[in-house]
Amino acid sequence: MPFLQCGKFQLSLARPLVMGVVNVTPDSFSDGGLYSDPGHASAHARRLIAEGADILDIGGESTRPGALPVTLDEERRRVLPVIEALAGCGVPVSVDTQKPELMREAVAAGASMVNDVNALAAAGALEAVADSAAAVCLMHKQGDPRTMQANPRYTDVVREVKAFLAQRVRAAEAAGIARERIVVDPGFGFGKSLDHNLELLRRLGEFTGLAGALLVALSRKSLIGTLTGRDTGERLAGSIAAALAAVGRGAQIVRVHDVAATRDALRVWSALAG
Ligand code: HH2
Repeated sequence: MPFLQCGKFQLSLARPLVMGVVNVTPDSFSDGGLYSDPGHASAHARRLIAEGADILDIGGESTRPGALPVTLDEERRRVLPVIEALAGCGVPVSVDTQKPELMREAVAAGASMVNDVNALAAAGALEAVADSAAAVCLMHKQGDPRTMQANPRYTDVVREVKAFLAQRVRAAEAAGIARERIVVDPGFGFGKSLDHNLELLRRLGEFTGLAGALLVALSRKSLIGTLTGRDTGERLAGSIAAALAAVGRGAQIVRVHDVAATRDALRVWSALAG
């Protein structure tokens, strides 16, 4: 039976896993400011566990289009108290960061996964994960958040994103990170037009088998807004449709803001999928 090794946790991939998002930021696109205080963020994380989250993803830097980078000190101040507060919470805690120093500190504070939208490309990032037992999520993006949605271009988006992820998986394995610790993610909305996103979702099945697991994050994203005409707070139905479309095409982990509703939808889907 396939599994994901996340520090001391071994997560079965026999059914789709739900990763609950906890943004400890003032400016995230969908929930910015709601949980920017570590106390509120930890309470929100515990609520997501009660709702059925299999993994928690704690982030201290928004990567929405137009977002500005934050300093290491500020990001540290935001996420480390939350990770410490969640020690022993019973589910693996992931840190959503691009900074190798913070990857190491988060793992020391109890994180068992690193979620890097920069696919461990920063100097020292591969080593930071290789020196730990943590799982890692390698994501594709084109450009950086400040400018990435200006004019994304591909000849064949699926082929290019896939080639990039395969190359990052090879780099991670060469650094000593075992395949069952590696997750890949096409990076919806990160330097992709609506057509690029739809093409990636339609052909998501081509990404299975690249690594230990396939993760997809579509929750509340702008493609849902474009397709439905809804603001970020009103994108639940669209996000659930997208999550089901993704697991139907082979996604094994869905990164979502609305855990309880997604879990319910997946229960029904799983019963039918056998
Ligand atoms: N998207 C966001 C953040 N982290 N990680 C992965 N692996 N894949 C994604 O698509 C992804 C991600 C952006 O969403 P959110 O965290 O809700 O917003 P913000 O970046 O504004 O905090």
